[in-house]
Amino acid sequence: MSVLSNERPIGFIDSGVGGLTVVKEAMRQLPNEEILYLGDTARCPYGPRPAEQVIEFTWQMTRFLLKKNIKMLVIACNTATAVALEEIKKNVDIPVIGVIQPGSRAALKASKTGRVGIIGTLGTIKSDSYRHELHEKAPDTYVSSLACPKFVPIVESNQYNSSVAKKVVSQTLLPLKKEKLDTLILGCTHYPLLRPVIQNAIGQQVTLIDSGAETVSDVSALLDYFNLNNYEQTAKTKTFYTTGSPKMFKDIAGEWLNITDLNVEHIDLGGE
Ligand code: I24
Ligand code: DGL
Repeated sequence: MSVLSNERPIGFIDSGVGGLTVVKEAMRQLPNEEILYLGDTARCPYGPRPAEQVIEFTWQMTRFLLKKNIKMLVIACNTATAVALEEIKKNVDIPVIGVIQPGSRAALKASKTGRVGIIGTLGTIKSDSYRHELHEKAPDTYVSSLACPKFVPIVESNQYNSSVAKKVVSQTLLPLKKEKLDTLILGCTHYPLLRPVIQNAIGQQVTLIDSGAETVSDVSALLDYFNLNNYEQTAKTKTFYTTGSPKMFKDIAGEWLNITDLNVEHIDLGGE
């Protein structure tokens, strides 16, 4: 395989397994692309961590995948995108895409009233990255953002379908209900799993935007733009790296992606 060939993989990085919501969409939209995924499960969640630390961890993941000769990097984690995207984009020489720009653009396209909400982790909301992105493109947008630190633990404890989820989600979203939003951005990898519960709590009149799914549409457009598509129609390998337990990663990813024989490797990122 030549160094510049279009057959090189696309790299995906995330704080853990949540970015698999983006990978699932990538496998659907871009079946001929080879995928490398790195989930920093050992240090997940990133949501409550200080920005400096998330930037450092994101750089470690980026360096690891750059050594694997990826042709494009997708920062599939909202928290990492919020604090590290600009810096990483400036310093690497392959196209880098995060989840915030595509999600924001999709929200502006969908909104009729210009009243847009964002929910995400503490780190994502604190960074105000979504607000900046929305206002850069459409300064008159009314933006209301809310951190939902209880949502990731609900998904990770397998309760995303439960009555606890319904109660916590409707209570948490109460302040947003008063805002008369017509569009709400799911600004976290885990929230698509809570989508029915969130939709029910916020009301059917609100359009939910899945940032991850929007991102894959942008990845596809970027591959076209840079002439980087892989047109070789053969079964593509997917390799998954985790800083945590490969068995646990394999169980979750296997179930989520419907793949029985997943290629999962443990790696260490720390002292690089
Ligand atoms: N979903 C997520 N994280 C988990 C989980 C889950 N456990 C059950 N389900 N655990 O994220 C995180 C901590 N683990 C990670 C692996 O290494 C050890 C520590 C959401 C996943 C989104 C793709 C529920 C669950 C599942 C399978 C598929 C989907 C899902 F078991 F939500
Ligand atoms: N992947 C993170 C995000 O999208 C959620 C999990 C975490 O806090 O690390 O913001």
